[in-house]
Amino acid sequence: MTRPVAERIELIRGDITRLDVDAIVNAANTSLLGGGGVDGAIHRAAGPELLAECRTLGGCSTGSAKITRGYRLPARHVIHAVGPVYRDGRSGEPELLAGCYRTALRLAVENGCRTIAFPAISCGVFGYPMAAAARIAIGETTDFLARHDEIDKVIFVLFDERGLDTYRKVMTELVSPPSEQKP
Ligand code: AR6
Repeated sequence: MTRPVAERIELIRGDITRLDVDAIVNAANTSLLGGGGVDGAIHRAAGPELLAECRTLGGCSTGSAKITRGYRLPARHVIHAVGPVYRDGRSGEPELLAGCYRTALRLAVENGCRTIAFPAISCGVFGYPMAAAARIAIGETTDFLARHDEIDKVIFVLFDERGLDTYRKVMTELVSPPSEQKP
């Protein structure tokens, strides 16, 4: 029997490039040709073959994702997702960010990936507020996991303690609400 969704989601603090999972997700830009932040770290760790494969992909639209091999990374694949630049939260950003999570999870299933790790897409250079982004990340993931038992584990990797704390609070809100709520 499939394990409950809450047990298939893990939150950790760390460097996503170190994870030995089937796929790590990159917070890329539409060129797919590298950049700073987690994108730079992934390209450095994967080696030049990753950029060479990315060059063949013809970029990627915002809110979507494309998959490559992982090369020198412990992860077998990299799913390059392009999050929105945050403006005011009313310019289509929530739907575009949700699209990144949905597309990445769909690509994972299509490529036989059972374990997948996400960074906080759009929460660095692109300026998305962490709590709002975490609600989308965890909300989309729980919906997807409820419908897809092909995925064993989704790991959200936060770079600092504050990010981890925000994700923990959102997990409690959305996935495992306290069971002893008084009326
Ligand atoms: N492991 C896990 N998380 C990380 C790591 C890491 N090694 N490094 C940074 N983070 P960002 P974005 C966190 O800026 O906002 C690039 O130039 C970081 O603390 O990497 O989607 C791309 O090419 C933050 O919480 O991605 C694009 O042009 C989160 O990852 C643009 O930045 C995302 O921060 C994308 O901006």
